[in-house]
Amino acid sequence: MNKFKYYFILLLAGIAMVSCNKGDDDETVVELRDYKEQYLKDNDSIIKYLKTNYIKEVNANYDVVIEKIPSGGTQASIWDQKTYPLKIRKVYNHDVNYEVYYLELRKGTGEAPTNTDKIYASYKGTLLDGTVFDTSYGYGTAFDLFVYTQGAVIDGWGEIFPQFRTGTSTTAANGEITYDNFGAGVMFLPSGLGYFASAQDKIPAYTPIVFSFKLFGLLRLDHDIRINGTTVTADPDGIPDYFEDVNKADNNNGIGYLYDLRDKVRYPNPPAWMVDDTDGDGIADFLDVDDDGDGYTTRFETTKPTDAPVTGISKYYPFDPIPDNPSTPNVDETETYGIPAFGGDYTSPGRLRIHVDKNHHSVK
Ligand SMILES: [Ca+2]
Ligand SMILES: [Ca+2]
Ligand SMILES: [Ca+2]
Ligand SMILES: [Ca+2]
Repeated sequence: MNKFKYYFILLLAGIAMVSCNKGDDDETVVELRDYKEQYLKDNDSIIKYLKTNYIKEVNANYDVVIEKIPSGGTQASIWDQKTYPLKIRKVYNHDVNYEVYYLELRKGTGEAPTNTDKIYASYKGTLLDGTVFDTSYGYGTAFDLFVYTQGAVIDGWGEIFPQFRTGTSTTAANGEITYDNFGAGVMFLPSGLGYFASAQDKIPAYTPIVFSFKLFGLLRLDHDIRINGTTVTADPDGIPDYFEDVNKADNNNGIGYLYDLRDKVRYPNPPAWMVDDTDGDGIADFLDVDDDGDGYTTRFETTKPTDAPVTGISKYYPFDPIPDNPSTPNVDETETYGIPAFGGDYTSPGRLRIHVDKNHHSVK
């Protein structure tokens, strides 16, 4: 009991300090708890929430209203209802094996982002008691999912958004864009995949959070880096991240996900499905300027030979064909050839990839 009291006083002192500091910074760290222990608590709270709340409404625009089942109410809980699939994604982070619940209101008909792409999405965030802590009021905003990017979103977003797809869009004469058929869902995140110890404006430390969201659009990114001693510089190789997701066929959990496993704090003992590393040097393909470790960079391997029978605007083979631009009638931008296959005829767009084929390491 004494121990508990002491702990409580410490916590109070911490909170007092936090209050004084408000305004100095967005984030304040109270006290570091164990990720695994916190996850067990959060998971209990989330499951209780799913069993005591129900989906009151999903309107035509895929706005969702979730409310607590009133006492004596007969509404089917989120857990029990069958209208929308309640799914689980397995996530490994900070040495915790998470099972993250999310509702699929609509999958979407377009493309799925990877957890390293940029997305255009709307969202509403609530606590388990229903308090809204933030919302974009249905409007889209751009977000970087890659957790190491300055200003990136929380880890949970990068884990759940790739399970959804963008939709279609039409642009009116006045420039207004209308989105339809987009992916829409709700994710129920344990604090370890949210803000954990960092209390936010309306989110106390160690609080599970709920986001409803719509995925309107995405931007493919290309993240390769050059490592020189302790200096790391961006050096994109022209192959977007989603084409460097090489474990596609092996395990469903790894499709659409790329991880920087040099980060031993987040990923001390990563399972095999998280690895996308052709040459096994510890640097994932999407970060590796020489994926196959043959000593020739992908940039070199995809450079067009000067005598190649190609036209176009780029010094490098495009991953997919580039069409002629009708607004420039005097220039032929057409690049029909993708990155050539080893021994290939340069006419198969983009498929076999010399950058992961260590037997092919020179431009012919
Ligand atoms: Ca790349
Ligand atoms: Ca992967
Ligand atoms: Ca590598
Ligand atoms: Ca290479």
